[in-house]
Amino acid sequence: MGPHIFLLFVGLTISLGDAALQPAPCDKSRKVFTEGWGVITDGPFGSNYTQDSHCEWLIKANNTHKYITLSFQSMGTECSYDYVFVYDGDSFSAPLLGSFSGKTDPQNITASSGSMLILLYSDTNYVLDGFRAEYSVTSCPGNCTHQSQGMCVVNTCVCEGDWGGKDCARRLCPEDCGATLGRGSCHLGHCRCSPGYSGQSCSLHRMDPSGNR
Ligand SMILES: [Ca+2]
Repeated sequence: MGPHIFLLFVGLTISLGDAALQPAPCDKSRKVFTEGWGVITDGPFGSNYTQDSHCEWLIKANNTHKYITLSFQSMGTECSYDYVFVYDGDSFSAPLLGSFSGKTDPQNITASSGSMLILLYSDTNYVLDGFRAEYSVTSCPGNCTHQSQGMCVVNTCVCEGDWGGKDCARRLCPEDCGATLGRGSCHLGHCRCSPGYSGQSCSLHRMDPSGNR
């Protein structure tokens, strides 16, 4: 085999390999996911979704006490015309967790019903490259933030230290309430601010206009 033929062969192998890894474009279909983790995307990376799309993805946990968290890696739809809708349930009558459009990655979204339904809707003109998101099924919301900030006990997070919230992702006393600067102190998971200071972490002072912009 001459060097040119060999190079051609290698090139072909690589492009075929890529094609095999790429998911097929969604086309008015519903895909059902029952694994504990997966990737949801409207189609191959770098290719646009189609006009007049209506694509559905249903994620089903193996019981209704589980949590499903969706984490976007990329997002690109025609702003205010093409949308990704996320529902906490297995139908469009379930509570809507969010509707997203444009080019900003949405924050993580968690469904608590044991199912999550995702819809990509596009109108009849102008398309972009769509979205890619990973989901994971956990016994507790957000896996108690990777289990480093809390423990999952019977589908409920028991938070550690001054972490709080359903998924232990929130600091109860952010910046320790500025205790070392005399701005405030932490009491039972809330900042108690010194006179003149206010805000969640007692970072605002009535004489300082910078926090009021
Ligand atoms: Ca469009």
